[in-house]
Amino acid sequence: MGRSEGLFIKAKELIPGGVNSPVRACGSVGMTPRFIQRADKQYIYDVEGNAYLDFVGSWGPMVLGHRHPAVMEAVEKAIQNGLSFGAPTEAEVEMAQLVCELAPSVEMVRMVNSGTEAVMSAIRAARGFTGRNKVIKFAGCYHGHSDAMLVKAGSGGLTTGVPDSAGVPGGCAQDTLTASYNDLESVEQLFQAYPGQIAALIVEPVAANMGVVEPAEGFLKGLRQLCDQNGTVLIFDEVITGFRLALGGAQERYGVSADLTTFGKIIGGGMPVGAYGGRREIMNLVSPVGPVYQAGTLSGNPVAMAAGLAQLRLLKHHPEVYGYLDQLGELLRAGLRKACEGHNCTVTGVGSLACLFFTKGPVTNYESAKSSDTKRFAAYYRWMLEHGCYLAPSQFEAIFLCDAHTPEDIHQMVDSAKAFFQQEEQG
Ligand code: KE4
Repeated sequence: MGRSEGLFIKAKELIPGGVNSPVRACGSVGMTPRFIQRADKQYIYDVEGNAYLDFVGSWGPMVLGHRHPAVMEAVEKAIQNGLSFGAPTEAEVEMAQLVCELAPSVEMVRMVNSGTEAVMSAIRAARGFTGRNKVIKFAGCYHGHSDAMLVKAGSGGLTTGVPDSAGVPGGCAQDTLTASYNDLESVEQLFQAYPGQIAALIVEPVAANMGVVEPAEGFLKGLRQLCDQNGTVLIFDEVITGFRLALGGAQERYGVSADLTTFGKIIGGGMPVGAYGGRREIMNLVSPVGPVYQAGTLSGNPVAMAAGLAQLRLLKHHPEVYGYLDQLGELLRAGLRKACEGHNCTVTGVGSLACLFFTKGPVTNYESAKSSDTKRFAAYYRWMLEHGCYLAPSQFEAIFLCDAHTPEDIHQMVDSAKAFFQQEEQG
């Protein structure tokens, strides 16, 4: 028995599913997860010392690769002063200043400790600002595990939501409405069905939790117009896309501004950081200034701020990273498209995000994403791992590229994928 197998047996006695976040359990790919010892640049190493090209990057934070010297140095310096004070620090002011500079629609920002917290807080602020209760989200988009976001569409498309998890009260779910991604009409119908009742519409500007699904031409602009027409707060959940698709995130890339934006992952440089921010008139309602309560013991933690600041400053002073990530992404998508040609697959993505769907496509929303053959994906996942490529263990996640990846790494991944399809064809 390998060390990962032994650790997993022990872990399952002590931690639900043996993991601290469900997707890590590799349930949908039918194998024991690799327990990871360390990571460096574009590589990740399991407890048996096996090296893999890392195409997960801790689910997005490691956009500059693991153990970037400037980030590590900033953390090592910060810990000399202590780990946490529970009091305001200069680093938090510097972080707020930098986020507001890099994300033009953000006039004020509050640090929290995860993307979930950022989303939960942004929705509360939008409800406090509008005095309304209902929220629109999109099927297939994931915004963390706060109750209001663990909701799926009720029986009819226009009905109120029903819980998508045990423990979520129906009373909470009823205020969450579900629309279909890239379908503006499904949004218009909800606004017509609930006039003056919708506090916020939250969307992943590029969906990356149903695999990667790009916004159709005019989709984001259409959401902006509908929210303006209805006095609804437009929330862009940029936990994945923020500081990844451009320095100004998806809002810069697609030229559509949100009223509130949520951040996570990259903003923390690998440490637990989330943030939400946007229009001053909304953020000024947040405690202690206004009546919308939100708090956190470790929010703005100085060590986490040091890691996040170091990473964001590197991205700000080296904007050429984005051109490089775009090139790597295009190289990967072109290579995968060639490798899977004739094998009933489709490849999607933008910038440093990509996805290989085991369905013919096109994949434009959750319905089409769900038509993927997850058994084929599981076989592909196991093959790629055996060939040194560490992917997200689910069809409905993204491939995350980072600045430490090289064209040779992309060729290695594409060649491994090509070999998978060849052996699959040979049965
Ligand atoms: P966290 O609470 O996990 O920091 O962020 C929640 C979240 C919010 N919004 C978006 C768009 C997200 O993608 C996420 C979390 N992403 C997943 C990966 N698909 C995290 C991986 C996991 O759950 O372990």
